[in-house]
Amino acid sequence: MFQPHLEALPLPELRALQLARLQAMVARQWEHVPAYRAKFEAAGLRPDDLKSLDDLARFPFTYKADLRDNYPLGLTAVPRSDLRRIHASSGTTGRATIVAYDDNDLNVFAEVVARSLYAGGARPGMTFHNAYGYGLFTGGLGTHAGAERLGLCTVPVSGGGTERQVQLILDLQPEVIACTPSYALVLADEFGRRGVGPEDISLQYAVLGAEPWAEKTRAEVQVRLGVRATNIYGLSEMIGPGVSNEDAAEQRGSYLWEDHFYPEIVNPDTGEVLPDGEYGVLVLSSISRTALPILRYWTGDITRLLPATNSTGRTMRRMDLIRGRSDDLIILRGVNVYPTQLEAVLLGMGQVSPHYHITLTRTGTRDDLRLQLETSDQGAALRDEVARLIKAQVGLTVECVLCPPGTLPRSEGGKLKRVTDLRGER
Ligand code: DLL
Repeated sequence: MFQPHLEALPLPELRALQLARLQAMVARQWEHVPAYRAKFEAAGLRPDDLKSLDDLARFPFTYKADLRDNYPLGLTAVPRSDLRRIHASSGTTGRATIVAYDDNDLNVFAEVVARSLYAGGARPGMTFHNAYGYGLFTGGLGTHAGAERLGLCTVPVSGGGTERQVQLILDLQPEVIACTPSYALVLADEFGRRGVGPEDISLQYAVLGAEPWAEKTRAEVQVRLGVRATNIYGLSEMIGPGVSNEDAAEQRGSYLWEDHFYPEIVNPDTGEVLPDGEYGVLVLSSISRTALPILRYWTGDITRLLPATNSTGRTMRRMDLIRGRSDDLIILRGVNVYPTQLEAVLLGMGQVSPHYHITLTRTGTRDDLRLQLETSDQGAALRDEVARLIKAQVGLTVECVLCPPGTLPRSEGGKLKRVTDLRGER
């Protein structure tokens, strides 16, 4: 539900609430989490050094490595018997990181997801097809609880089984779907194969996230499924999905639920806090969590904060679409490029499908990027045109390989791995 007393809180009140919650959180960490106390002591800081929001910049970041070093539950701030749920992050390398929730945290989780779905167009009484994976991944169960909080009739279909998903959508006629953007396109393909056009698909709103995507993908999903698509962002370390969501009518940046997650944008090299509007790494603090309070979490996600001026009356800041992760930034022969930039070129060409895969190789000292993409036109002219446009728009020389439709890896509902890096250690 849109809650003006929270989402449209006058800014001075919002800032005061954030400071009070941050101070209480740092005090809890000092008291109950030895690893945080050690970090603060090493920086010569005590909880009462946090007197203003500006003081936060003096406090240390938390990295994924901190969660790994304290695996599985070393950063929790409440007794084990208070925990009610465990999830794990879906990292592709190393040991999974475990995150934990108590009753308060599950309540916050349901609330921020309910707010997100509402912003994305869902209204009580609608039917909701939830195709995020259920299990240790936060996507399925987290979205589920928020949908029930909002009053949606929730179909917990989870990921995979595309034919069955399409059949269920045709049978149950949901108005709202949540899944990854790449999976929305897989579903669109299956509708297309069955000859079902957008006007015959009941869906009106798609709440898409868990992986980076570009505006062109939004346009494609909207046309092919006949929906308004919004961006939902989140990460296990903060809570899961529902840290922010776009407004369906506005579609310009995801509202960060700032009463629960305090955002900063920092310079990826120096850690210095940057002004709103500048791109950098998103750093978040989970200021109302009790079981797992995380201070200044280095998300690795590159975005910028947009000013509060907007068309919805909310006072909270928005974040732009994620440009990429600071760690999947491809640096090839000195050129920095995110996979989404290549995706934007492909989708801009119209005749190329959005299924692509990037492989990075090294021969001697030379790095190369091979871009495989699906198209029914297997002609050299198209291949050369893709390479030319990428050179012109992104500044990279790439080897383009055209593949027949349906041959590249598809999302099974989870995150799609777009890049294979075969260059080995640097
Ligand atoms: O992906 C939580 C989630 C579930 C978000 C469902 C949205 C929908 P993790 O598995 O911990 O949590 O992965 C978090 O995924 O740091 C980003 O790099 C990426 N990510 C999540 N949402 C978006 C998005 C979930 N909307 C990591 N755009 C984050 C771009 C996203 N990247």
